[in-house]
Order: sequence, then structure tokens, then C-alpha cells
Amino acid sequence: MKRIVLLRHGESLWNKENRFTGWTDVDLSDKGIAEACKAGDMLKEAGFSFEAAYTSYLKRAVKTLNCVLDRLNEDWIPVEKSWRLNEKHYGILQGLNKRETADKYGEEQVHIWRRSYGVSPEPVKEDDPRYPGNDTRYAGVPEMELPRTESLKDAVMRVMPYWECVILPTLMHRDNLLVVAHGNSLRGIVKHLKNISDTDISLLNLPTAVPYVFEFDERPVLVRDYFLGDQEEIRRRTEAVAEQGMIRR
Ligand code: DG2
Repeated sequence: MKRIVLLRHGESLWNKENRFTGWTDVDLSDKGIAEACKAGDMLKEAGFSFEAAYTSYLKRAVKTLNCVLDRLNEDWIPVEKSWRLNEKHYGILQGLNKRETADKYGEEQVHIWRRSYGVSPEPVKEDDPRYPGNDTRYAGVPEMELPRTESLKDAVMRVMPYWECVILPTLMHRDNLLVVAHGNSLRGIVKHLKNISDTDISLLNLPTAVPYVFEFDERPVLVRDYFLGDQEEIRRRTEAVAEQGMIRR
């Protein structure tokens, strides 16, 4: 049996402040570090061991991966970082509080920005520090590939080449892979793996630092997927993610 574990990073400082983050490179909160360590402990307890790991260019994901590998005593395994695993670019929403944005534009509009498949927020301008072309870490990425905003569909289109050309081929000759990324870049991967429709994907919310296990047969075809941990707690935390864009009543 082959396995890929998908893991959203632990709580970031902007998750804590309920701000749209996207490609902004914010750190983990103290709670996020603890969540990441706990995810590592849970994986260890369940007998997981990894042969390679993948993460984004953003420190909340990189540091979560480091915590997990530390707990597993597998700091040595090959790790590859790719900008393609970055979070969906949230355009001019990046930095804004989600609840305040709902107060201003309405819950429905915020839900469309957060969970629709095809709608992207207003793009940032090219002289905006939030445009990745102004960040040297993306100097090697062709300019036409750098987003000024993204819908989930756009994010899927840049994540999938990495999935198809790097991660999946590795699964042909390795049995256990770990991917640490973000709420929406991972939602895109889950959509593809489980063949979820453009409409139904709006219902999927991923809590921070809960290992999401995908098991494949030798071909490799997906046979089973499940979240590791207390299912009731996971349900509560998933609901809390969905509610981040709601007006406080
Ligand atoms: C969050 C996801 O990304 O936000 O960009 O604000 O996973 O990197 O914390 P992450 C962001 P929502 O789409 O859940 O609002």
C-alpha cells in the first residue's frame, strides 16, 4: 500500500487574527507550532514514516514540515520546496480581516471569494508589494506565471503540473510521501484526487495541522482517505474554518 499525507500548516499569525493571507509570508503562532508538533506526534504514534516531503515557499508551511519531521526523527529525508504549492493568491484582500470584509461586502460575497471555484478577488497592481514579481524568491518563475490574484481554479492550474510531474511519479517508486501546504492549494489537490465537482468543492474546509491520509494501491489508484485524530474535534475545527468569513452575530 502507498500513502500520501496532506497537511495544512499549523495556525499562522494571520489565521489567528483572521486575516486573508494568500502569498503573504507570515510565521506560525505559538499555537501553530504546538499544532505542528502534535501532528508529528500523531503521525509517529500511528506508525507513519516518510521517504520524501514537499512544501511551499512560505514559512508557515516550511516550519510546520520541520516540526513534523523533527517529531518523527526524519529530518534527513529529501524535502523539495515549490512555489506551485503556495496558497491561493488572495489579490487585494490579502491583509484584510475576514469578518470585517464580510461586514463591508456581505457574507455571501466573502463566501464567493473564499470558496467559489471560478471567482477571484480584485488583482493587486504590479507595483504593489503583494505582487510576487516584487519578491526576489520568485525571480526564477516566468513572469506570466506569477499571480496578481487567483480563483481556486487558477490555483489548481498551477498546482497540478507539480502534482502530476513531480509528486505522483515519485509515488511510483516510493511508498510514503508527505505534502505540507495550505488550505486552498490542498483543497485543489483533494478536488482532483476525489474527483469533487466545481460546486461541491465549496463545502470542503481543511483545519490546520490535521493529517489527511490518502491510501493508494500499487497502480497507484486511490482506495481510501481519512483524517487522523479525534473525529469530533476535527469536525468542530472544520466548522470553525468555514465560519471565519461570517459576520459576528
Ligand atoms: C488561508 C486560507 O490560507 O484562507 O490565505 O487566508 O491555509 O495558508 O492559512 P492558509 C488564507 P481561507 O480560504 O480558508 O479563507
